[in-house]
Amino acid sequence: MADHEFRCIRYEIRDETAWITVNRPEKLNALDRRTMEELGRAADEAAADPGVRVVVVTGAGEKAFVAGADIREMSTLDAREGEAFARFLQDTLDRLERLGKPVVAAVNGYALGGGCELAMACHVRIAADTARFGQPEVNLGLIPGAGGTQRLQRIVGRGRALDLILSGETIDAAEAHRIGLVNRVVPAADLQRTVEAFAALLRAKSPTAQARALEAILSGGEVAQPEAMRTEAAMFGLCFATADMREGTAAFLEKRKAAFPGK
Ligand code: DAK
Repeated sequence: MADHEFRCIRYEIRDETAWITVNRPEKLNALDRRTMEELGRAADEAAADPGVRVVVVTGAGEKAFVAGADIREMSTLDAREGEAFARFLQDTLDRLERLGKPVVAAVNGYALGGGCELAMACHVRIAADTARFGQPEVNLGLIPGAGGTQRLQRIVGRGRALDLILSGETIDAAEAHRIGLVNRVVPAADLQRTVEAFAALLRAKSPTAQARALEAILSGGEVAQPEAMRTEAAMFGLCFATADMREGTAAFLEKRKAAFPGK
C-alpha cells in the first residue's frame, strides 16, 4: 500500500488497483488547487507504476463524489487567472484520461460541476443509486471549465449536454443511466463490491490490448474518421507484436483461460 505525501487525496494500491479517493468530506470533496495537483500526481504515479493495472477514482464519505471545483477559491479569480485555472484543470483531467490503463469512477454521491467533469474523464462510471449529477455552473455565472462542455456532449449527445449545461439542473443516478452518462447504477451499499468485481474483470484482460484500445478510442474521437481508422489499424497492428496476443490466441485455441504476461 502506498500513501505518499498526499493531503487532500488518499492513494492506495490494493490488488493491482490504485484507489484514488478525494478526501475533503467536510467540503463535499470540492476540488481546490492542491487537490487537483495531487490528483494529477496520483494519475502520473499510477501511469508509471507497472504494479498498477486499473485505477479507481472515488470520494470520501457517503454524501459526495466531488461537489465541484472549490467555489470559495474560484470566487476571487480574474479573467486571466480563470483561463489559466481552466487550462490547469483540463490538463490534470487529460492526464487521468490518458494514463493508458482503465480508469473507473465509483460515483458515491454528488458529482456536480468539476465533479461531473472528473467522472467524465474516467473511462467507465459506476454510480450509487444515491448519486446526483449535473453541471450547475450557470447558477454561479460560470460555465464548465474542466472539459465539461466537450466531454458531456461526446458522452450523452449535444442536445442533452445543452439541456444540462444551460439549465444547471441536476439529475439522479437513474436518469444519468438512462441518458448514458453512467454505465451502471447499483445500490449504494453495493458500490464498493461492484467496483472491486469490475476492476478484477478488467485485470484479467490483456493490458497491452486495453492500452491500445484506449489510444484508438481517445485519439480517434478527436479527428476525422479516415484518420481515426488509420490509428485503429496501427494500434491493431501493434497488438501482433505482443506476447499478450500470442497468449490470448493460443489460450483460445487450446481451450484454456489466458494468463496475459502484460507485454
Ligand atoms: N466548493 C466549495 N465548498 C463546497 C462546495 C464547492 N463546490 N460544495 C459544497 N461545499 C461546502 C459547503 O460550503 C459546506 O461548507 P461549510 O459551510 O460547512 O464550511 C460543506 O461543503 C457542506 O455543504 P452544504 O452545507 O452546502 O451541504 P448540503 O447538503 O446542504 O448541500 C450541495 C449539498 C451539493 C447541494 C451543495 O453543497 C451545493 O450546491 N454545492 C455546490 C455545488 C456546485 O455548484 N458545484 C459546482 C461548482 S462550480 C472553471 C473551472 C472549473 C469550473 C468552472 C470554471 N474555470 C477555471 C473558469 C467548475 C466549476 C464548478 O465545479
